[in-house]
Amino acid sequence: MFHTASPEDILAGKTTDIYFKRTVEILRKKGIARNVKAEFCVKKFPGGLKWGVFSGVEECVELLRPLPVRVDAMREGTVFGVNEPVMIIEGEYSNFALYETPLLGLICQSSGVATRAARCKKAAGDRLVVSFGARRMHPSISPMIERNAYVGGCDGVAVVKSADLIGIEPTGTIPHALVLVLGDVVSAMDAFDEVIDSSVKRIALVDTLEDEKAESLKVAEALGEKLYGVRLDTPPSRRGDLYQIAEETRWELNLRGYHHVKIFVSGGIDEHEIERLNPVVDGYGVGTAISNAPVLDFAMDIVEIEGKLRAKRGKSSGAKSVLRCPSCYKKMVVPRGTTVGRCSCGSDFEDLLQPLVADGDMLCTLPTPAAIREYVLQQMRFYSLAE
Ligand code: PCP
Repeated sequence: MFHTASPEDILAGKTTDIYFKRTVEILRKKGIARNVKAEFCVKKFPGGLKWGVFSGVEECVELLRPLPVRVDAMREGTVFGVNEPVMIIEGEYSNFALYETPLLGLICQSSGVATRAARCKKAAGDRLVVSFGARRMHPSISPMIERNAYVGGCDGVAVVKSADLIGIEPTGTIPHALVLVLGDVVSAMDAFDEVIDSSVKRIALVDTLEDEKAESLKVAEALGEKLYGVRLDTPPSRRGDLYQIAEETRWELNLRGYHHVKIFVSGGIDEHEIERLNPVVDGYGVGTAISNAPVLDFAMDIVEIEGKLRAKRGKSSGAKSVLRCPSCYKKMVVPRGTTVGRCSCGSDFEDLLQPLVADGDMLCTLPTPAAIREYVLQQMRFYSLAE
């Protein structure tokens, strides 16, 4: 029905590039079996970024677990840098060669989305950031997109299925359509208040027919204390400077005692716009910037064959460890198994690459989306948007 691969297709290796299928055919035909170690790294981040959030591990486990391989990986949500291996697969090459394409697809897109979400949440601080971007992507991947937006740092997601997958309530306001169909924003919010469970925050969209200030005051007068906030999604043709529109709206609301009414904005929002608008905005609906975030260009490269150091040009050979000090986040990449002394701050380094699966057995308990999100937010204390 839809032009997408089914889980069965992916597990069967049907989403592989043909040259991997032919490589396996050649190796099998010629009876060549080589035990290799292959690692996954990013050589360069998009847009000059210096760090990324590693995501997509849970789905990789679905692909790797049935295979006769051993996998070590960074915990999902780990912030990593260029040339730091996030995952190492060890096994007979032809047993997992078919899965390079889907494995890369899983982590390249997931990590791209999680990284942009982390940057938006870092920019917003305690202000709300909600993923509004499923409509920009094929619906079959909405849950994946929004799960990574959430683990990357978003406080909420808009799509019903995504919220189910994450185990949270979906977040939303009202669409322009409700205001148009019911005639005006007050009628729309009155109907919302009448029909929708009172546990759902009442946030009115205030740019459909009149000026944002005017619609905000009308709906504040109508709902009073029940109005949680207003959303400004001002069309580009009328947008001018959203900062000033939000500032004016704030002034008029406060002047009339509606200090409790929060101001949300959406439409063309990214981490830079968030940093600019923070003084006058309480929350953000971020769509395209997160859901269509640039992928992180991971590559899988063989670094050892039959225990011998072997890698292509441009790639350092040998399996590696990524050591990080849990206190000051100092990091170093060393040959795997190298022992180093204590960090200069006194703490012992930890190897970020931990056992994940081996020959069908899970070697760790996978964290929940909420736990991954918490881990990302913790690490964000050590990273800035500028770097
Ligand atoms: C869009 C909708 C999305 C916003 C914009 C995402 O507005 O509200 O949440 O925008 P972005 O991709 O630029 O970040 P409309 O489609 O105008 O509004 P609605 O469906 O809410 O009526």
